[in-house]
Amino acid sequence: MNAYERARVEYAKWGIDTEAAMERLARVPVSMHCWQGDDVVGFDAREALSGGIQVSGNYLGRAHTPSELMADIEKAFSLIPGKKKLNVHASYAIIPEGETVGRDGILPRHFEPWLELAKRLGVGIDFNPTFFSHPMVKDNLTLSSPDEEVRAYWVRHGKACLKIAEYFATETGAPCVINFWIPDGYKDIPADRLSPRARFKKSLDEILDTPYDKTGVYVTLESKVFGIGLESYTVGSAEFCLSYSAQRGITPLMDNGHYHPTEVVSDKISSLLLFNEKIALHVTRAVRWDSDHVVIFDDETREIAKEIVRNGALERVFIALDYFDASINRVAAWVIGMRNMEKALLAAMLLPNERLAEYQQAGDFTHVLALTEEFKTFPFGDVFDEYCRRQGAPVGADWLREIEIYEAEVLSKR
Ligand code: RNT
Ligand code: ZN
Repeated sequence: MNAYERARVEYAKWGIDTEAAMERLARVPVSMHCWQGDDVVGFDAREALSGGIQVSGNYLGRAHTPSELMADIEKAFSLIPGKKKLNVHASYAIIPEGETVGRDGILPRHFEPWLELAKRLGVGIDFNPTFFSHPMVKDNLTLSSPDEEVRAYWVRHGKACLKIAEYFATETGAPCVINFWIPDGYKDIPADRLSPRARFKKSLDEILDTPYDKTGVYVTLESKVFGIGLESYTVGSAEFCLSYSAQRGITPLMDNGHYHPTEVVSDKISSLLLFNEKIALHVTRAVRWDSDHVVIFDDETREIAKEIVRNGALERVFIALDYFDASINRVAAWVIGMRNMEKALLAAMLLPNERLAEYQQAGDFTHVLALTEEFKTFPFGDVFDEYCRRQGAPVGADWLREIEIYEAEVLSKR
């Protein structure tokens, strides 16, 4: 018996079907964010990153062009098991030389190369309007700006992006999740907290009043607690975004870097599942603050995965990653985070979830704790290795060798 066979038997003793788990996992899409590959720079404005988010590090090999970024994404995809999606920001529009178009005028054709890439990779695309790193962001404000010219500009951007999301959904045949996040906020204590939020609400209403294909396009709204330089007030707070999503019938998005440090998204998922048909996540790793470190196989990532699996919500939760680390090989950063998300989902499927819930129901927390701890050292890694093998992805740390070669042959020559 090989290691996987032994693991299969071990799990089977607890009524856990490793084969079914692997098959199930292979159908769960995880959306990989294009912006890890170029430090969130994009192609359209080439402005310094703004919006209260920050990338640190200067590792060699940052992608500077669409073809470089796409090559890096393809490399990363080849090293990640499971079903993937591409997550693209509007700032990654590919505008032909000589053509000038603002963010309020972007069209589906500016994203045709992204569609071609997605088709080649056989994946769907998710999309994001980009309300940052742009000269029309004035005083850190976009959709909540009191300057009507600024606000209207960004409303037009939102509408243009809905059309692009529709194009992606139609052309790929996969649903397109379009996520709205604005950086709007204030460094210091505002005198009026209501008006900016009222303007944000009005702007979103104007954008969403545009008819769009609600079967192919899922609009999500991401909340936040603070940004760098915007510490005192965030227009799109948790309460705003949850309430707006509920009232408007769109999907709330939780980024696990966007809460106070002792709050955890894993505990919020079940509540949102009770009141929303779908929910969306940005899985990230916050180290002391919203630092956007690479996702690791840590307790919170695992707990998030458990909540999705245990609540039977694999089809109701849009899972996307969101982090940006320029201090390590950027392609490796993608691979590490994506493999860890896959691992966390598989690990959650390989727990005696029903049995644990029964113990809880019966008030037997001794068994809940004891079994949870025992399962931490079950031969989970052997199943993950087998999953990688079957998915045609490198097993164990073998993928790292490929990164070394890619770094030597491609990235170091940029
Ligand atoms: C910022 C939000 C947002 C961005 C991306 C680039 O705090 O998390 O999701 O990271 O849109
Ligand atoms: Zn996010």
